[in-house]
Amino acid sequence: MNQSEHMVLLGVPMDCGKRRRGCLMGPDAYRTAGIAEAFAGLGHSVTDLGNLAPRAYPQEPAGDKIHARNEVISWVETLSDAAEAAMAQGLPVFMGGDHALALGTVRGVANYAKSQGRPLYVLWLDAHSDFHTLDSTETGNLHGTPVAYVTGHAGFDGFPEVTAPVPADNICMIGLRSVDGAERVALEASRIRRHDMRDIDEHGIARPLQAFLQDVAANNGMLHVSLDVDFLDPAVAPAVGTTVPGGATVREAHLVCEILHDSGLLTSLDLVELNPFLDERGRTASLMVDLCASALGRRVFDRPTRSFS
Ligand code: 4U7
Ligand code: MN
Ligand code: MN
Ligand code: MN
Repeated sequence: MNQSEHMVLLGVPMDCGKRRRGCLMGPDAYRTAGIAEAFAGLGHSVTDLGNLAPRAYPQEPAGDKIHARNEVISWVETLSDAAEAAMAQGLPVFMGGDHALALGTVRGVANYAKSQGRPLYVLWLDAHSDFHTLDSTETGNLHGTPVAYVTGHAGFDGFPEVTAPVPADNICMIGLRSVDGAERVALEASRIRRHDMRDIDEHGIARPLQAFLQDVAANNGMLHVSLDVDFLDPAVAPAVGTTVPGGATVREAHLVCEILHDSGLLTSLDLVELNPFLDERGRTASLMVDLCASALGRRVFDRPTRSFS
């Protein structure tokens, strides 16, 4: 319990996964809110690798229905390599940036898990399922596609091949309340575990999470968590472009993070979709940092160790 980690912070000022701008300010907002100090205060060592940047990329084709396709492809290459390398150093925290960054981070983390002979599990905390392909997306915004990409769905021509696709069985989505028609059909045909807000209202948030973590532990899995700001209710987390009412409360989100810490299973973390341009006196950035602290061991009182295997 409370093992100390080496935290590796990577800034990902990616802003091209959708049209509304501002997520490029995310990494500096997390730094300003004290993310490194929060981890250090919990006894972890911290290295901030600074901000990543995409390599040069070809001009975007005129009239493409997909927004910033080439820029995203370039980011995916950069992020995938950076994620794989960071996994060997410690516990990477990808400070976004919009959710298109997960096309790269999850691809890289999955490659790393494969190299270790361990399965990768992904916990998707989000109002949205982000399960569109390039064919099904109606908005052309790639931040709505990472789950389809990393599970190896067809229709990502021009993107790096997904060399270690994440099995649908290893993915759990919690917080859903905005799922497009094509996503719903595809999700219902898949074995992805999905818990919408009604599920959470009826049964609480701890139970589905604990069931998932049991599985991760039983299979000696690595666990990547992708935390979209819009998982939270916009009343407490206004700094996001895609607000959807009826999201997780502050306590529900902390409980998720506290249980994650107790499990000792977390191996990498995305913080995505924070748009500081839309924030109110930094409250969303600060809440996200507080949630990170809970996930890395902040608590009021110690509890008896809980086993997840
Ligand atoms: B996020 C959407 F249409 N489904 O495809 C789309 F509702 O990373 C939203 O979860 C995607 O914030 C939201 O553009 C992506 C839309
Ligand atoms: Mn998302
Ligand atoms: Mn979302
Ligand atoms: Mn969004």
